[in-house]
This record gives sequence, C-alpha cells and structure tokens, in this order.
Amino acid sequence: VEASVPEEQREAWKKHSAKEFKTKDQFEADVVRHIETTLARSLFNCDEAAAYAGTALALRDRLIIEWNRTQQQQTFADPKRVYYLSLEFLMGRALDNAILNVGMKDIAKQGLEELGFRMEDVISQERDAALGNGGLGRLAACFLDSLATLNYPAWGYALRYRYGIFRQEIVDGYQVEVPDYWLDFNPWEFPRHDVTVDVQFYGGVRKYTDDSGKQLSVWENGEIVTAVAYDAPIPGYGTRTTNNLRLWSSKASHGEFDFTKFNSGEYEASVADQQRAETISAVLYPNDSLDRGKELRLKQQYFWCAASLFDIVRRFKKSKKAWKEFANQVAIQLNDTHPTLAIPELMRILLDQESLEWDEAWSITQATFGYTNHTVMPEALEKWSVPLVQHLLPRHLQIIYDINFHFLQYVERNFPKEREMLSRVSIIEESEPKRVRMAFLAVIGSHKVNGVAELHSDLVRTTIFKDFVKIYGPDKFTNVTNGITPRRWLHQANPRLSALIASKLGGHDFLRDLNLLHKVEAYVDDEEFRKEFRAIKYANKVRLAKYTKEVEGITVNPSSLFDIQVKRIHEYKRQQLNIFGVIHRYLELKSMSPEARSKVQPRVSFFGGKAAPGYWMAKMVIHLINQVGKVVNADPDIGDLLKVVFLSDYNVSKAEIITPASDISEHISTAGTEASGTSNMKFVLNGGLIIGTCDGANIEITREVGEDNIFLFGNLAEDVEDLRHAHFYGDSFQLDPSLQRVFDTIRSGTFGDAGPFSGLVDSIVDHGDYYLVSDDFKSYVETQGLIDEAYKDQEAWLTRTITAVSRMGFFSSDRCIDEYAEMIWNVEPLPPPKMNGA
Ligand code: GPK
Repeated sequence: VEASVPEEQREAWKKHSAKEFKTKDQFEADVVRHIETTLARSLFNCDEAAAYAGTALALRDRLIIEWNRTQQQQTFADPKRVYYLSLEFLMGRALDNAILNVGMKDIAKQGLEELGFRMEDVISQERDAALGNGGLGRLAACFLDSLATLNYPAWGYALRYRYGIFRQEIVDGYQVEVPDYWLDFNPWEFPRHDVTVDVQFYGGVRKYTDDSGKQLSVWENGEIVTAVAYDAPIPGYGTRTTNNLRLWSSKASHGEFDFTKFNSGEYEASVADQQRAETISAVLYPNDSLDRGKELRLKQQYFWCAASLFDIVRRFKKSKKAWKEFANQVAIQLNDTHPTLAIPELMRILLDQESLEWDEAWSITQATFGYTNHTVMPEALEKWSVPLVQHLLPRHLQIIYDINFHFLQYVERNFPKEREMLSRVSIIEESEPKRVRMAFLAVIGSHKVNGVAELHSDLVRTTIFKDFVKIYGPDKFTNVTNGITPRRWLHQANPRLSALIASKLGGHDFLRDLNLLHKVEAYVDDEEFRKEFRAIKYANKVRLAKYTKEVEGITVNPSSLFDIQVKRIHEYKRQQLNIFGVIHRYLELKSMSPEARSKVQPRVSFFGGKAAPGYWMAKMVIHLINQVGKVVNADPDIGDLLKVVFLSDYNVSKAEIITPASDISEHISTAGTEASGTSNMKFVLNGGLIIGTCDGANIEITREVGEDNIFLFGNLAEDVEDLRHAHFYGDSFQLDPSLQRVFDTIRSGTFGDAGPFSGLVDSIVDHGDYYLVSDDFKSYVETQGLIDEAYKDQEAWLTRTITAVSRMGFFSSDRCIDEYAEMIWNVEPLPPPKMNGA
C-alpha cells in the first residue's frame, strides 16, 4: 500500500504524523490546546465542563491514533472478523475507562491537578451513553471491552439513538420519564459523512429472467432512507488494539429537503419527509424483556441490519475473495432476536444481487450467523405480524417463506411420523393475523444457538427450542455463561480494592487474567490484608451514604447492613417480594420491646431501577417502595434500625458507586426466569454476598464460591410448573400469615392511599400468583434472618467475602469472549499494531 505513495510525501506525513502524549507535560499541553483552540475558552472561563471536554479531547486524540493503526492493520492482515449486532450498548461513561485502559491514570490525575481540577469532578461531568435498557445492553458493552482487550478484530453495530433510555425522576413517589438527549456534546463519536448506505422500505417485488434464462427477483419502487455511520473507538486494556463501534443514524435520502417538493410549494411536506426519516434512529425503545410489536421498531431493526450488512459485505468484497470464503472471513453474532432480519437480508443480497443459487446462499448464511437467546419468557419473544412484514419488507417476507418451506420439507422428510411437529416448528404462527416467529428464524438461520447461563441453556434446549434439538441434534445448542469486565467493574468502580489485590499479587495482571484472583485466598487470614479489605468496604459504604444524602436527601448509617437490589423493575425479578419483606421487618420492629429492638441488626434497604413507561405493575412497585420509605424513614421508633431508599435514575455510572457498597445484594427472581443476571457477579466481585434463588448464574456463582458464601432460598425451577398449577386448581389459596399481615397493612392505608397497590396484592391473592411470591415468602424472610445473624459475626463475614472474591475469576467477560471465539466464531486474536518507533 505504502509503495503507491511517493517517497517525499511519505516522509512529510511521517514527520508530521500525530503523536500520542506520553508525559504529564504533554498531556497538559494537549488539554490546554483543546480548551483554548477547539473550545475557544481560556484559563479564566474554564469551568469543570470545559475541563472535561478538554481532557476528553486529549484522550480521544490518543485513542484515535491507536484506532487508526488498528484499523489499518486489520485492513492489511484481513483476518476473520467478528461483528456483534446489538440494538443496545449500555456503555456508560467513556473518559475514565479510556484513561485506565491506556494506563494514564496517574499522569491524568496529576496533570489535571496542576491545571486546577480534581479528576473525579472532571470525570463526573460526562453524561452516560445510555443506549440500552439493562443486562442485555450492558453485556454487549462488556463484550466490546473484552474483544478489544483480547485483541480480537471485532466491530459492534448499533443505532445512534438521539435519545437513550429515559432519565427517571421520582415525583410524589411515582416514576416520571424525562427524555435523555445526550448528544449536545459527545467527543467520542466521529461522523463519517462519506460512509452512507441507502436503505429501502415498502415497494414491491418484480420477477424477471436474466440473459442466461435464470429466474430472479428484484425489490423496487420503495422509499429510501439513508444511514450515516458514526464511529466510536473502543480501547482495549493494556493493549494498543482499539476496535470500532459503528452507530447508524437515519436521514432523508435527498438531504436537507426534497427540492422538487420544495419548488412545487410543498415546503412543509418536504420537511415532514425529512423528519420521518430521522425518526427511525430517534429513540431507544424502553422495554426490557417485552415485545410490543410496533412498526417503528421493525423499521429500526431492518434499517440497522441492512446498513450493517451492506457495510460488512462491502468490506468483504474489497478482498476479492470468492463467496464461499465469506463465512471464513465473517462471523456475525445476533444479540437476541432483534437483528434476525439480517438473515433474510444476507439471503437477499446473495440471491438477488450476487445471483447465487439458493443452496449455496443458505449454507453461507447459516455458517455466518450465531444467535444468543437471553430469555425463555414468552412475552419477550418477538413475533412480527405477517401483514406488517409484507407491507414494509415484501421481498424479505418471500425469503422467510422460502426458508420455512425448505426447512419444513427437511423436517417432513426426517420425521415423517411426527406431522404435528410441523406446525409447532413453523416460522409462521397460524394465528390471526399470522406472525413470524423471530426466534425460530434465528435458530434455523444460525449454526450455533447459545443461552447465557447453564440453567438457562438447559431450559432453552428443553422448553422453547425442544423440537429444534430433535431436528438438528444437540450440538447446535450450547451455553456460554455471561461475564463482566473486571476493568470497569473492579478497577474503575473500586480502585482501592483493585490496588489492594495488585499489592498482594505483584501487579495488575489479574485484570487481564481474572483467574489469578484465586491467589487472594492465601491472604484470607492475613490481618493487614483483612484490615484494609474491611476499610475499603466501609469507605465504599460511606461514599454511597454521602451520595444518598446529597441526591435523595436520606441519612443512612454506613455501619448498618447495606442490602441492595438494583436492576430493571419487573414482576419476575420480584422487587415486590423484597419490599413485602421490608414491610414485614418494619411490622416486627414495631411490635418489639425496646430491649428486643436493641439487639436487632440495623439495615438499609436500597432499591433502584427503571420501569418500562407502559408497565403499570412495575410502576406501582416503585411507588410502594417510595411510600414505605416515607413512613419508615420518618418513624422515630425505628431510627437507624431500618431505612428504605429508592435510588432514582439507576444507570451505569451510578452502578459504579452502588456496586462496591453492598453487604448483601438481592437476585431473587422466580426460579427459571432470570436467564443469567450479571450484577450478581459485580456485587460479589466487589466483596458483597448474595441473597438469591437457584436461578440463572446464581447457580454457577454458588458452585464457584461455595454454598457457605451465598444465601440461597426458595423453590426450584423444576417445581415452578406444579406450583403454578396448584395455585389455579389446588385447594383454596392459603397465604402465609405474615404475608397476610403485610397485605392487611398495605390495605389499611399505612403507606398512603392503598388504591394504587391493589393490583400488586390482587395478582397474588386473586390471580394465581404467577411469580410465586407467596410460595417463597417464608423462606425469603427466614433467610434474611440468617443474614442478620451471620452479619453480627463480622470476622466470619469478612472471611466469607474475601473467599468469595478470590473465587470469582470464572465470571470475567474475557472468559466468555474466548468461549464464543472458539466454539461459535472460529476467530483468532490479531497481535496489536506497532506504534511509530516502537
Ligand atoms: C433479557 F430478554 C432479555 C431482554 O429483553 N433484556 C435483558 O436485559 C437480560 N435480558 C436477562 O434478563 C439477564 O438475565 C441476562 O443476564 C442479560 O440479559 C444478559 O444476558
């Protein structure tokens, strides 16, 4: 490549090529230069926001140098690449992460101090990039971190939403949603106005015969919307590899406005067109584990799949390799069913544009895709109405029918005696209207399907995809237990614990190889180590207490047991079980003698999480928590013995403050409903224990840390079906007396107007208690009692937490990514780029 550029030019470029800062002085010079020239500010009007902007731009320069080199090297080596298609990337803040990943923390801290700023204050100026709902989106963000850290050539593809997940405000104890317009100043993205893709919607299909007599289809006369690429650099930790996250933004294909319409006096119509196009990437849908079937959502999905595939195919075609090499060059992972349209889209490209035969196109497609399932709950499984798909994507519907036809033929041939199976496994559900079962299409179009924890992957194989295991054999289905990046969730969120571990292990290697944590167990009896470990936990609790006072106005005592449940609010996650338990605790305290009260372990129950805006029950759970907090926190009989806090607007940057501060965290879903959970891993890694059900990754956490270091309770997944059945058909419903008392108290108006809470109570008492709150209540309360007792022995508790931390190595997202790379993608790392003079 270089040889094509004349010698003199090459020399000039090399001489002036951008240099990365290495010293504190150079860092400060870069920051000041950006503040003065990029931002047009000065020493005299540089506030913290400007200091953040200058620092971010200085860091960005550095990332970009490494990013350019990584991309050049990948272009040159042309290895097999991974493309992670996810509608959600819950990235959080980028600056702190960038500073740590390039190993510049001390330099940046000292440099900022010399310029008159505290690093923490500067970092906290950044808005979260909140392009996701919950676990699924944060998993994607952890995966990007691991892919770069492990030097895998990998790209993420998503949408550039103008509005991320809404900000949550609490008004009169109710959730209020506020739009999250986050793009005012975003130094981490690079608009690529030259990288665009025209995406078609609607229109019709015309069949024709080409010169060789072959029958072909062409999709035409649709509406065109243009996708513009925005790139964000993803730095690896301790490596120069800097990968790319490409976000697509939608705009009208005719630019600002349509001149023909404008000139014919339809100015308003032309602007309306433009706004309609921009609406596609305007907002992240705020539903978690719920499919709402909205047309705009389907448009988002196709827009993003079509733009991404075009980009991937364009890159492949530059290499001039034959089509049969495609799956040797490209691995595409479907994060849930949201990108499933990528399957018929690749087929359309191969059949209609590249004129491949069906069988070849299909084997390329299947070899390219892998599909990750994140839930077995029916309300979350996407099904698009056939008339809607027909209208919006007529050619794709034909291809989906053809895929189904070939598939059902295969099933019929191989299972001639099981004719009922055909309707069960058909991609098309024979409902009114008919619907496309996206999960089935994803299974059929992929070569591997994985669940996200062992129990979940078992349920995937034995429930929703049971027939497919029979059809394809068991090898198509596998498990990759989720993980988390220890860079953000230990080193960044809990720097002092990271430093303590590094001091004993002789450096920070464990951040790249988390299994090294097992060496920490040797220090479990080391007095000096224990003292510092305890002091760190206390300091983290003090930090959360300070935050709680400043932001929520509630005083909590950091010596109390901190009990935390933060995650999306969902009936299956059972925050209602937690708050009913809190009410029970309150009632017990109220009925105790002062003498008995003096022996009680003080506790703070923290809650946090957003409810989907249309999810009434979840919103009432939030309301109940806030109302209980109002009463309990103001009760002079109770004092520090019990406090109830709802931490509003839970997000990634808040999780970095909350996670290191727990003594106990709650992961109490109805068994069989939480596919994995990932915050459970974060809390234990930061020295907190879990109260949890035998669900998701709790089971593997138990296996790793040992049964003595986790508090499990409740019914097992295998018994859930029978219990549900019994609620409906068994003898009359008998409530545990203490739960009955909780309900009576709510109904009596102790926590304000009981009207809003009737749905919560009735769903248990009158509507079959689908989530088995009543079945698990007693064992939940008892286990909380065991925790109170155990916590009183602070030395034994400390031993448990240290032991648990040392056994968490398995839950690094690096381990997951290596498993995906080997079992699903068949890709190898590419050694990081060399730098000039390196
Ligand atoms: C699963 F189906 C979904 C969804 O729509 N959103 C979401 O965040 C979560 N998830 C699971 O609920 C978690 O158990 C799991 O850890 C996470 O995905 C990542 O796999």
